[in-house]
Amino acid sequence: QLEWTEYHDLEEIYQFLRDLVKQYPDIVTLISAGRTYEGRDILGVKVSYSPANENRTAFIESNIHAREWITSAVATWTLNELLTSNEPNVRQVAESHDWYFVPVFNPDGFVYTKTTNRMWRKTRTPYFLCNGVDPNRNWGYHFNDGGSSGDPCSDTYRGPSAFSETSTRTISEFITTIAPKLQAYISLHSYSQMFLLPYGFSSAHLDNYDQLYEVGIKAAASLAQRNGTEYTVGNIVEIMYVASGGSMDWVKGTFGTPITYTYELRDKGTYGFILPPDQILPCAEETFDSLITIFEEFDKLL
Ligand code: 0X9
Ligand code: ZN
Ligand code: ZN
Repeated sequence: QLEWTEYHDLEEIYQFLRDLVKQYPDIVTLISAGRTYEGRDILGVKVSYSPANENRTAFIESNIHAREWITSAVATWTLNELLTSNEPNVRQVAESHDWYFVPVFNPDGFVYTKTTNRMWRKTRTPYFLCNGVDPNRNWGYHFNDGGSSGDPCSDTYRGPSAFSETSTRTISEFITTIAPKLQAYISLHSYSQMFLLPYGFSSAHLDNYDQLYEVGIKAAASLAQRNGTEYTVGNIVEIMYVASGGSMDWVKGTFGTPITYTYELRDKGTYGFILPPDQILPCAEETFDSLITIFEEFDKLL
């Protein structure tokens, strides 16, 4: 059993997933969502209360950026809460969706932040004199369409081509296999306290922007209710910066997934990426409130 009073390493997170499968064999299944350049497995779980497989599907992405440790902490807490909560409204949302959690999207980078450089962001693939591609600039929808770098030494290096990275390529293949049922793709990042709406290559309000915005405002309100934490809601370019080749953009652009949010979790810069462990629980709880609101609201709309 994980505790959310400290940040954990990759093996502890993977063991937590394996333990859940043992504890809830009829509900939780272990999945391999891909592998990495350095040969690690990218493990996740599927949570399903529907043996007939008829539920709409939600995918929760975290730790695609290696240093954003709060994101996998929040994802694993959310996973645990969906399995253990007794609140009727949580049970309703939990049991009426199939859930995919892949807590560490970038295991090579994540391990590197634990062993060598706490502030590492990218993958670890060698390119000329430097290592690593920004795995959130490497996806194959509007790849290299602004806000990424061609310099392998840059923190936003997009890579030599879309899906050059073993991790993004194999995860995208996995997502493709479940895409027809995909209702929601939630991408967790830190930090800035924002709900970001597609797309990262354009400030235009495309697809169901208005719907995502309205629900995003409600989600921000329910998030703030618990601890007073304030989030802003808007298009990536409008409230943050241009960033093309992101995973959420690829999912939405390729499959038309209706519910797509990128969270920038706590905080607003006091601690930044090095969020103290005593903020894991409050951050997870408030984030969870907002997730429940998103699914409740969209279940009325879709
Ligand atoms: O730059 C990023 O990838 C994200 N911000 S972060 O500070 N965590 O690095 C924003 C991602 C926006 N999403 C897309 N461009 N799809
Ligand atoms: Zn990030
Ligand atoms: Zn739903």
